[in-house]
Amino acid sequence: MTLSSIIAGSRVGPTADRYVSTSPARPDDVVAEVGLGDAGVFADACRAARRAHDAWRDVPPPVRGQVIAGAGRLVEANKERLAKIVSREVGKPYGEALGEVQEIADTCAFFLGEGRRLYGQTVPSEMPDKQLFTFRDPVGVVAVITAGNFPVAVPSWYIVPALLCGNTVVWKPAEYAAACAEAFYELFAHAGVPEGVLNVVYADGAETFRGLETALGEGLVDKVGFTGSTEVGVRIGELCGRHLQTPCLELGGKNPMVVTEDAELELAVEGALFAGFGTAGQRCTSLGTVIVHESVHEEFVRALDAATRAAKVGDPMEEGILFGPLINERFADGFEKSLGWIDPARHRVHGSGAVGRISESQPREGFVGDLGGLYYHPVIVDGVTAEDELFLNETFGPIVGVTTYRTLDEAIALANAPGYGLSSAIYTTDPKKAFTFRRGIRAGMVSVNNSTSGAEAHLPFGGNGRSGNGSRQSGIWVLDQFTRWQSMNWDYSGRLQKAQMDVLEI
Ligand code: UN1
Repeated sequence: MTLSSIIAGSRVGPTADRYVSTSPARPDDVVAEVGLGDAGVFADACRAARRAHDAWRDVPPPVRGQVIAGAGRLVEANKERLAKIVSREVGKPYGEALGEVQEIADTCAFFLGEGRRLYGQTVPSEMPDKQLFTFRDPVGVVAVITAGNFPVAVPSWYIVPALLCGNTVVWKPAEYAAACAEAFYELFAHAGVPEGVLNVVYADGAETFRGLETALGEGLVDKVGFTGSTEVGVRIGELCGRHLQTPCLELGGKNPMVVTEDAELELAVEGALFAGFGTAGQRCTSLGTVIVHESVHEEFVRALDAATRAAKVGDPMEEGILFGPLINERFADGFEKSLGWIDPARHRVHGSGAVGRISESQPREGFVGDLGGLYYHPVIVDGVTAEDELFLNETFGPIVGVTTYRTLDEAIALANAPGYGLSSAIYTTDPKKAFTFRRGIRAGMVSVNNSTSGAEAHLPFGGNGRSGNGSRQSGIWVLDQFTRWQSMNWDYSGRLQKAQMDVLEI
C-alpha cells in the first residue's frame, strides 16, 4: 500500500522523503509505504480546510451529528479489520486494539447527541426589557497532530468533536501509523464527511512544525490539538503563544500508584501489572512508579514479581498476551535510554531476571513470536528514590519503579514530585485516604482501586504541569476547545439603557 497526503479529497504527490512503515512484530512485514509531504503541503492542507469551512459551518449541527453517527456505525462494522491494522502496524495486542477501535465508536456515540444540544444559554440582564444570550461558534480550522501509540482512538477525540462543532480539520498522524490513519480517513469519508473538511498530511515532525508556523502566520489555523511528548508540546505551545492561541496539549505522564497498608494487595498487583506493562508501557497514562506503604512493600513486590514472570509477552495477535513489541526503533531507543537509568548498586531489579531485548541470549519463558521484533523484558525496579532519573521521567516502555512511604502526606508529595500531572491511582479500602489523595494529587485523573490507564471516552481527559496546559479532551468539556462563546444582548425597551449606569432603583 503506497500512501500520500489527502487534501480536499485528492492525493498529493510526495514532496519529501518516503517512509516505510513496518510491523514492530516482524520487521520484514511492510505495512505501508508513505510518500511524505513537506511544510508546503501542510500549509496547502490548511488552505483547503479554510476554503471548506464556511459550507461545513453552515450544515446544521444535528445533521453534522448524523454524519458522525454514520462514521461510528462504519467503525463498528469494520471493528475487526481496523483492529488488525492497529495490531499489525503498531504492535498493540489485538484485544487492546479492539478496545481502541471501540473508543472511536463510543466517541461518535457521545458526540452525535451533542449535535442536538450544543447548547447556548439565555441569561437575565441587569436592566429591564433586555435579554442576554450565549452561542457557541466553531473556531474554524483545527490542526490535529497525533502520536501512534493510540493511532485511531486519540485522533478521534479531536477529530470527532472538532467536526461536530463545525470546524474543518487538518490531521497529521504519526507516519509510522499511516495505514491506521488511512483506514480511519476512509471510514469517515465514506460516512459523508465532505472533501476538504478532513484532510490528512503525512509529514515528518520538522516539516510539520515549519508548515504549522506558516499556517499560523497566515491565519490559516485557529486551534492546534497535539498529543505527544512534553518536549514537542512545549515547542508547539511557544509557537501557538506567539499567535495568541491556546493549543490543546496532551503530553507525557509519570503516573503514580499509591498502595496503602490497608489495600487489597492482590487487586493492587493486578492493577500495577496492567497499568505498568499493558501496551508495553506505551500509554501516556501508563504507570510510572508504585509508591507502596513500607509495611506491605515486600509482600507487594514479591507478588508483582511473580505476576510479571507469569505474564505472557509476544506476538500481538497471540491470545492472552499482556503486551507485544515496542512501536518502532525510535521508541525502543528511548526505552533503552531509560534502562540505562537503572543503577545495579542501589536498585533491585525484578520482573523476569533480564533487562533489555528478548533474544536468543536473553530468552523469556512462554514467549511466542518473531525474535526479530522489538520485544523487551518487563522490568520492576525496586528502591528508586525521588532524585532518580527513573523516578522523575517518563519511560514509555515496560518498566515500573517502586518506592516506599510512611505517611499519606509523604506518599502524595512523592506522587507529585516529578511534576507531571496526567493520571494517578490509589489502592486503598479507606475512603478517607482515597479522598485525601484525590485532593492532594495534582493530576487530571485519579483512579481508586483501578489502573492509571483506561480512561472512558466521556470523562474529561488531560493533565497539568509537564502533562499539558490544563486543556481537557472528551465529553462535554472538549466543546470549549472547539467552539468559542459569543454573547449577545438584545434591548427591546425602546431606549438606550446603559450598563452599570442605568441600574433600576428598588
Ligand atoms: C494516550 O496514551 O495518549 O486512558 C492516551 C487510557 C487510554 C488513552 C491513553 N484510553 O489509557
